[in-house]
Amino acid sequence: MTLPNTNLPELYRTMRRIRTFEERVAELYARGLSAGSMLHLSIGEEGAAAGIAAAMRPQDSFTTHHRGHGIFLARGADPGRMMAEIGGKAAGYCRGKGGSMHIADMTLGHLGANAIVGGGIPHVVGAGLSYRNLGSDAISVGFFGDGAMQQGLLYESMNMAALWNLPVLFVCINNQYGMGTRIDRATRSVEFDRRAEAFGLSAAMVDGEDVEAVMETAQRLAAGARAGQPGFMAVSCFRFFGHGRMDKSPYRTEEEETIGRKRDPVARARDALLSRGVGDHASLDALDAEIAAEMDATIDFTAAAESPAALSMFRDVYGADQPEPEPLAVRLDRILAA
Ligand SMILES: Cc1ncc(C[n+]2csc(CCOP(=O)(O)OP(=O)(O)O)c2C)c(N)n1
Ligand SMILES: [Mg+2]
Repeated sequence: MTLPNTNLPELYRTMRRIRTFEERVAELYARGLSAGSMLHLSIGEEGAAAGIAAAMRPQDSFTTHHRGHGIFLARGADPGRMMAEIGGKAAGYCRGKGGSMHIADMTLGHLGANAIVGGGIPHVVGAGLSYRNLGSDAISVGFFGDGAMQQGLLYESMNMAALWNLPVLFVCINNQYGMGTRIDRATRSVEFDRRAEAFGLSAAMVDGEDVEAVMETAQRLAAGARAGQPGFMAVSCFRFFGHGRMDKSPYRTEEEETIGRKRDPVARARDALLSRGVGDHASLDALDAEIAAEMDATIDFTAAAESPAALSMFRDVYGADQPEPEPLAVRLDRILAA
C-alpha cells in the first residue's frame, strides 16, 4: 500500500502530549500545587497548536493568549519547566514569576503569553517589522482567541502588517466562546476571513479537528508571510472544559458539550493512523503510555522544586544594565530601623 506523504504520526504525538500535559495541569490544580486557579486548558484545541507549529521554522517567533500551554509545547517547550512555571516554582521558564498566563522564552521564540484579550497581537507586528528591517526570513505568529476578533487592536495590527508587507501570521483559535459568551452573541458576522481580506491579508478558515488541514493551510499562509504577504487563519474547534478550572460551563447544555467533544482532533488523528495502517492499537497505546509517564514526571518535578526566594521579586523586571530596586522588605526594615 502506498502511504500518503504526511507527518501525521508526529502531529498525533504532539497533540497527545498536549492533551496529557493539560490533564496533568488539571491534576496539579486539584492537588493544590498550582500557583492560582486561572488555568485555561486547551483540550479540544490541540489541532491548532500542533498544525501551526509544524508549519513554523526554528527562527520564527510567536505570542499566545492566556490559553497557550499547548502552543508552547508544540513549539518544543520542556514540559517539566512549563509545569514548574504553572506551579510557581523557581525551576519554571520565568523562574516561577510568570505562571500559566505569562510564560515567555526567547530561546524558543516565545515573545510571551498575555492575559489581556488581544494583548499579544501588536507584538508580532513589531517582531515582523524588525525581521523585515534586518533582512531576516523569520515570521512572527500571533495566536489569540475568538474574543480578540472584537478587539480594535487586532484591526490596527492587521492594517499595519498589510500596509508594510510584514512577515506576520495572525491565528484565531475559534473555540466558539469568550468565557461564557457564545460567539454569535458577540458578533453578527463569524466570517472572520472576510474581515482579514478587507485589510489586504491572505485569509483562510479551517476545521481544527483536522490537524493535517490546519498544517497545510498554515504552511501556505506562512510561505506567503515569509514572502511579505501577511496572513490570517481562523481555526474552528470546541473547548472541551470550562473557561478556567473554576468554571463548570453553566451556559452550555449537556447536549452541546457532548456534540462538541466529538470534535476531537486527537481521536480523529488516531483513527486516521489506524485506517491508513501507519500504526496499530498496540503501538499507539505504547506511545500514549510513554507520554503519560513523561507528563507524570512533570508533577513530581514541580512538587519537589523550590519556590523562588521572596527577595528575587524584582529581579528580571528591569534590564540587566539597570540598578536593581531595593526590595520592599529591605526598604521597610531600613525605614523602621531609622
Ligand atoms: C481586554 C480584556 N477584556 C476582558 C478580559 C477578561 N477575559 C479573560 S479571558 C476572556 C475571554 C477570552 O475569550 P477568547 O479570546 O475567545 O479566548 P478563549 O478563552 O476562548 O481561549 C475574557 C473576556 C481580559 N482578560 N482582557
Ligand atoms: Mg474563545
